Amino acid sequence: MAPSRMKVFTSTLCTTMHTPAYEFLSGAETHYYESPDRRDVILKYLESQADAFEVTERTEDFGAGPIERVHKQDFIDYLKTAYEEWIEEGGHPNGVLPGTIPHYKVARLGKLKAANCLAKSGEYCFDMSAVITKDTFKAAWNAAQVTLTATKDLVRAADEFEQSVEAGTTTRENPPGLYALVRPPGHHAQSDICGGYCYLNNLAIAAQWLIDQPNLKSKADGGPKRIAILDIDFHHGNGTQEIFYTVANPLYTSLHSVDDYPYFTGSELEKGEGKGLGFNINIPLAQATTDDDYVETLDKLIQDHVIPFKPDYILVSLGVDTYKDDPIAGFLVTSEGYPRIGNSIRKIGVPTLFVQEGGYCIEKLGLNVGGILLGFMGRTGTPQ
Ligand code: Q9C
Ligand code: ZN
Repeated sequence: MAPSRMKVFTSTLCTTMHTPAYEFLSGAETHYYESPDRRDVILKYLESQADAFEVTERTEDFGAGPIERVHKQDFIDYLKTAYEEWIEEGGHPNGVLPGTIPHYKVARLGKLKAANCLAKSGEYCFDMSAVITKDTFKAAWNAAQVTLTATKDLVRAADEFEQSVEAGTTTRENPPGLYALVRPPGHHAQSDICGGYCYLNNLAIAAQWLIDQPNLKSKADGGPKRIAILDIDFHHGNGTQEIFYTVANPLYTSLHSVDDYPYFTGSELEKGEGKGLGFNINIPLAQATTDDDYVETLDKLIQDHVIPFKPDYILVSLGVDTYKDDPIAGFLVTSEGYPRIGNSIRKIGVPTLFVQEGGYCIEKLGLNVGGILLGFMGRTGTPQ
């Protein structure tokens, strides 16, 4: 049987429309690292491996419903109208950039009511990396729709997989994988605050949509489908953590750098609350973490937490800013490490959707993302 190709979902509607002019890194003005070239180089690499990947621009419109399940209405309305209001109030055409953020030592929260866009820009954003340009909202909206389109196809692929396993034409060791090549990314976006290059939390929207489908039942307990999130971006996914902090499904797990951005979340002591207690697993890793340490920790996380959860689907926040030459990060993962990471995820044996998050070393971005996906598909050998 010819090995099947992995489906890649993408759209220029989300990937090219959002182009902030600059950002600040340690006080210096630089180009915007989360740029449209990221999508171009990933796509170019995947298209060069045509026997392994099948790219589709087909995107379904799921409307506002799935987005409103995760994000608060006032925040969605803000993102939609912010640029226009900003310009009306005399803001710079480069886009909305907060100047005053309601720091907890200053703000009398509750009494605060943001009266104009200058104030709202701080109320709804936690750092200076999430500039809102003219088409940012459209891009973020379309990124969520592309991710949902891929998620619907994950359901189809998983059903097909079950039938093939029963028919004996495949085994559990070959789970289907799909990839949503989207930007802007999502995992720093909380229910009502953007930041960290993120506006709408694509992966969280997908997870909630799966849980909400009334006809999709968990194999383990007959309830809603069980979703395990593996966040392998270098940075902690504070947004996904916050959105699901008080629920037992999905399970959120993250490997990320200690003492790095976003600085004020990501401790192993953050374990979830209420019904969610025990379903938020943070594993901070030292700066300069290597391939061997990373893969060993990932395998242990999978054995101790992901497999016992009995997930029906895995959603991966796929960041490759763990790469040794990433310009804004500090791990030492190499291009040989990524297929090993993909292979560790494959061994869980569960249908998996990869959703693009960070990764800023443009020269190796395609190779590194492709390495994870090829490793997941069980394709061995050093990717070129
Ligand atoms: N010294 C994602 O990877 N600035 N977001 C960090 C580091 C913002 C990262 C400064 C980084 C956001 C999706
Ligand atoms: Zn990141």
